[in-house]
Parts: sequence; C-alpha cells; structure tokens
Amino acid sequence: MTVQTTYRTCPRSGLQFEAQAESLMKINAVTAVVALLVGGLLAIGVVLTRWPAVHWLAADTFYMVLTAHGIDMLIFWIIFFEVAVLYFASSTLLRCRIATPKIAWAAYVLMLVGAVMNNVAVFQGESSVMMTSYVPMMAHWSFYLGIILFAVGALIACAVFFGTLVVAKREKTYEGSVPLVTFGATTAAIIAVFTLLSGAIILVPTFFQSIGLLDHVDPLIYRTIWWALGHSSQQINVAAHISIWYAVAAIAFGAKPMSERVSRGAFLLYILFLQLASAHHLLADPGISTEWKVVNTSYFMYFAVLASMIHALSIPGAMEVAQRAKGYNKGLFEWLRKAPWGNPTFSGVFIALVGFGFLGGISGVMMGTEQLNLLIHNTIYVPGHFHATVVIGTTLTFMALTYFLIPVLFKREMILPGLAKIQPYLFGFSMYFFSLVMMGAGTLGVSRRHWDMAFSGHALAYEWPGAAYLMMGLVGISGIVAIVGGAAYVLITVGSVFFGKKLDAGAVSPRFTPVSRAAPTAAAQTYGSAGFVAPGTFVLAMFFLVSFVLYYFVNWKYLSQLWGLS
Ligand code: HEM
Ligand SMILES: [Cu+2]
Repeated sequence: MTVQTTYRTCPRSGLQFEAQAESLMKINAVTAVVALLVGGLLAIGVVLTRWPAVHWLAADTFYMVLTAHGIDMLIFWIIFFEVAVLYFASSTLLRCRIATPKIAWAAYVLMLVGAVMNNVAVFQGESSVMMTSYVPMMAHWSFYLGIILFAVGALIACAVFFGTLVVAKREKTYEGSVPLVTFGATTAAIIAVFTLLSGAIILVPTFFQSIGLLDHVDPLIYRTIWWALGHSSQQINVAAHISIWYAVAAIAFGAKPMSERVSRGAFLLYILFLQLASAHHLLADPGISTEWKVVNTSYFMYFAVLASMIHALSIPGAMEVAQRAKGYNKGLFEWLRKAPWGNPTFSGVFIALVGFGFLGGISGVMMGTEQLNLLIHNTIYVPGHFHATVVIGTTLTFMALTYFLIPVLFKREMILPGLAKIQPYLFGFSMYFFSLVMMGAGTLGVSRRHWDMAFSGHALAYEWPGAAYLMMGLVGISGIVAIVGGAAYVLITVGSVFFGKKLDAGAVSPRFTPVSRAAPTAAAQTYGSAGFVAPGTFVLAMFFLVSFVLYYFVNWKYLSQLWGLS
C-alpha cells in the first residue's frame, strides 16, 4: 500500500518525522503550552490568596480560579502534551506514518473545543466545582460537555496511536520488538482508555443531571467512579513521564535499560494494579468496607509502587552503566558528577526523577496507608503531595523534553540558552520547597481548597500555631518563584518556536528509512539491555530506603500521639 507522504530525517538527532505526524505533534504541544500558560497565570491568584498575609482574591473568585487552575493544568496541559508524546512514541520512534491523520486532526479539534468550552463555563462563574466536581454540587452543563468532548477527542487520539502501531508492524518499519519508550507509551495509552471510559461512565450521567434529564447521581458512587478516572489518569502521567526518562537516558547518554524485560514487566504492573489502588482516594469515605480499602491500598498499591521503584533504580542505573562505559569510573559517583548538568533536557529529567521519588513517592505511600491517611485527609498536604508528582515529576519532565524538541521537531535554535540552563533548577527546586512547606502546613492540619484557613470573624474561628501561618507564607513565596520558573519555560519555548534561528530541516524522502546505528538517538529507537553494574545507583537506592523508613516511622509516632489508645 502506498500513502502519499514524506519523511524528514533530522540531521541533529537522526530521528525521522513523517509530515502529518510532525504537524500533529507540533499543534498538540503548542496547545499544551498555551494551557500551561493559562494555568500558570491562574496559579498567581491561587497562591496569593492562600498566602495569609496577602489573601488577595475574594472567596468566589478564588474558587473559580482554583477550579480553572486545576483543570487547565492537570487535564489540558498534561493531556495535550501526552497526545504529542503518543504520536512521537509511535510514529517517530517506529519511523512510521501516522495511521489516520484526518481522524487525528478531528481528535485535536474535539479536544480544543472541549477545553475552550470548559474554560468558558468556569469563567462565566456558575461552575466553581473544583476539578473533582463532586455531586451534588452542580456546574453549568457546558462544563461537563466540555470535558466529555475533550475526553472523546483524547480517546480517539489513543486509537490513532494504536492504529499507528498496527501500521508499523504491517509495513515492517522496525526490526524485532518495539523500543522500550514505545512500550511504555503503549501502557500509558491502555491505561488512558480505561481512564477515559471510567470518566464517561460518571460524567455522562452528571451531564444529564445538569440538563434535567436525570434527577440524581449518587454522591458515593460518583466519588468511587470518579477516582477510577482521577487516579488512573495520574498513572497515565507516570507511565508517560517514565517513558520519557528512558528516552532521555538514551538520548543524553546512549543508555540502554539495565534490563529491557524487567523494565517492561514494571510497566505491566502499572496496568494490572493501579486502578485497584484508586481506593486510596476513598479511605475516609463511608459505605466502603475497611477490608476492601486495606486490601486495595496496603497490598495492590504496593505492586504499583514496586513498579515505580524498579524504574527509579533502572533509569539512573542505565545512565550509570552508560557513563562507566565511557570511562567515568572513579569512585561511586564520578558518572553522576560528570553528567551534562548544563543541558536542561538532562537536568530537568534528573531533578524530576529525584523529586518525584523522594517527595511524591514517599509522601504518596504515607498517605495511602489507611491509618496514616487520617493525619492529612483533606489538608493542604494533599496538594503538596501531588504538586511533587504532577509538577516536579510530569510537568518538569515534559519541560525537559521540550528543550530537546525545539531544534529537533520545531527546527529552531533555542533562544536564551543561558536562561534555559537554569530554568529546570529554578522551577524544580522552588517546587521541591513549595511541596515540602505545603506538606508541613498540612501536617499541622491546614485545610486544602480553603479561602480563609482561620475562619476569621466566624463562630468557628480557629487560632493556628504561628508555624502554620509561617508555612503558608512560604507556600506563597516559593509558589511565586516557581511561577517565575514556569514563565521562563513559556518564554523560552514560545520565543524559540516563533523567533529562534531556523535550522536545517534535513533530507526528505518519500519512504521511511531504517534507523542508522550512528544516529545519536539510536538507543531510544531500538530494543536491548545494558546489564546490572551500577554501585552508585545502589547506594542512592539505600539512601532512599532509609529516608522512607524514617519518614514512615515519624508519621506512625505522630499518629500514636494524636490518637492515644492506652
Ligand atoms: C508554578 C506552578 C504552580 C503553583 C504555584 C501552584 C499552586 C497551587 C496551589 C497553591 C493550589 C491550591 C491548594 C489549595 O488551596 O487547596 C493548587 C492546586 C492545584 N494545582 Fe497547582 N500550582 C502550580 C502548578 C500546577 C501544575 C503544573 C499542575 C498540574 C500539572 C497543578 C495542578 C493543580 C491541581 C490539580 C490543583 C487542585 C485543584 C483542586 O483542588 O481542585 N498545579 N496549585
Ligand atoms: Cu491516586
């Protein structure tokens, strides 16, 4: 079968871009950045209101802005970018044309219309229901319809991804097994299908209620099914950003995974166990048995955690093996000291990986333990935890990948390279601090999503210890620094795409060509393992284990003091 299209081989990376796939990746990535920009502007309102000394917005505006911030960031920024990643992992890494370009464009249009419709609904002011939109709170019907259209578009994009895998296999565009990055993206897409269907099961009836066709959606059922969407979508993010970590290890170091099979097994664990782990969002809910909660969160959740631990060992391990092979063998850590710290693609990924593991991972396991969950339920600890996962982990990883894509996909030289060099440090470390102080304030009991933590002037007014105000002040300050870091990213990427010096597009051919072994990204496009000799990574893993045990112990101790049984 012949399809009229062209393939461009990038002279800087050796990657091959099919014309349609290339435009689709660009438009999805650019739209994602626009959503990030909007979400980031809204973050200013959110942090400046939660900073007690500033307390900027009025209550109704705050809840509106918070709703839009959550949705624009966690749904629109992340998922538009993920669609670009799916097309990259299928079409580009397999050197295959995109299966059905027209349908992929239709998917994009649906997603765009949905995203705009949802934002309009929120800013009209009748839909400040937060991103979880729990019933019986009701938003305007166009709020739900927007999300449903967006989700249908995303589902179609997943179908295009699967279709492209099929075309690649049929047209034999790759040899042997698909590369690990494509495999990881495939798990992300499988999880996405489950996630989007769960979303449909619960949001379609809620939409019917909003237009008066149905008079009641049960709140408990809503929460249970909503979290099959809400939690699983985080696992899409994790599978996607971990796939990018493997890709960046391959691109920056020529690194192969320590063991392809073990890494693939870890991705499969995500598919098997993460939906069950959704129960950790329901630990404080009535109507669900304790046994069910404990089995899900104390057993099944750990299999998903195990998978993350395997990747966390495997990715730095792969980098270490590759660096040692280049002769960086002195001591335990020469491989790490001599890593390309000035390259924002590498530094972004490494800062994301460490922060995701230490801050997001450890706090997540703590929160997912039924008894300990009581300490932090509905406090600002919760957004502290998930800014460590979705911002430090996923968002920073996507930022890092963008720096690689500017010359490769957008064919532009990056503007402001000096700023780009420090951007991952500025954004990453301010977010580390931001997450930590939010968790600190949450441990003291400060609520999440609350316009006025002290209820001042009300019968239930509450005097917090000074430390709680101090930490919320630090949330404000570090949040603003992080927003500056995020603005730097938007400035660099948008500026480069429009004003960067144009770079050579490379040779164009009517057919795909096989991967050249000399291509700088060959390791990302092929299958194979590197072996297990990574003593430095092992030491880092032990350090992680000790941190985890100590933090876990501290929280049990704290619980025992709050909850005296003797
Ligand atoms: C510079 C960057 C950011 C800052 C300073 C920031 C700050 C905040 C703050 C202070 C809250 C409110 C906590 C509360 O009152 O309960 C919040 C909520 C939230 N943020 Fe961010 N954020 C940033 C970036 C992001 C990104 C990149 C994402 C997602 C990828 C994200 C997702 C969310 C979500 C989902 C919520 C919860 C909304 C809700 O409770 O319904 N944020 N953010
Ligand atoms: Cu979860």
